[in-house]
Amino acid sequence: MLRWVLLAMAVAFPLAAPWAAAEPGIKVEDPWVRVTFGQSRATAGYMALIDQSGKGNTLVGLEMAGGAKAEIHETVMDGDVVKMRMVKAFSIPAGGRAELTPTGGHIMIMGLTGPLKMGETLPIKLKFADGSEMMANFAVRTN
Ligand SMILES: [Cu+2]
Repeated sequence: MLRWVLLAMAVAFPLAAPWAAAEPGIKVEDPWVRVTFGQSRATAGYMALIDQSGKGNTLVGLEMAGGAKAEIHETVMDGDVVKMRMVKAFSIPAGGRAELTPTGGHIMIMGLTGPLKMGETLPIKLKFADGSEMMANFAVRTN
């Protein structure tokens, strides 16, 4: 009996996954990433997240195509040295907004397969703590 249940789950979940994710109730404002320089295959991205659900939400993951990696980073002072630290959960307050800006946190993008040029668009999937997810298209520009 248990075997049949497990088999049924194995069949159902891969089919359900692509469309089953709920909407996060979040609006993404002005998503952009900085152009890459020279041979660099890493850059930083920025955006504001606005809660429209009235419940708030928490960004817990970023996913990119082609094996590139994206993390949420904050900058912290360690004595006189500025360091970057990964943030595992980035909260958007109920009815409020949370921002990643050049003077605050950023999305760290690593392992790009090629340069990012002015005018291109970089899609990144945003994953939230409640299981919802959405795509955001980041405009590639200089500032
Ligand atoms: Cu970083």
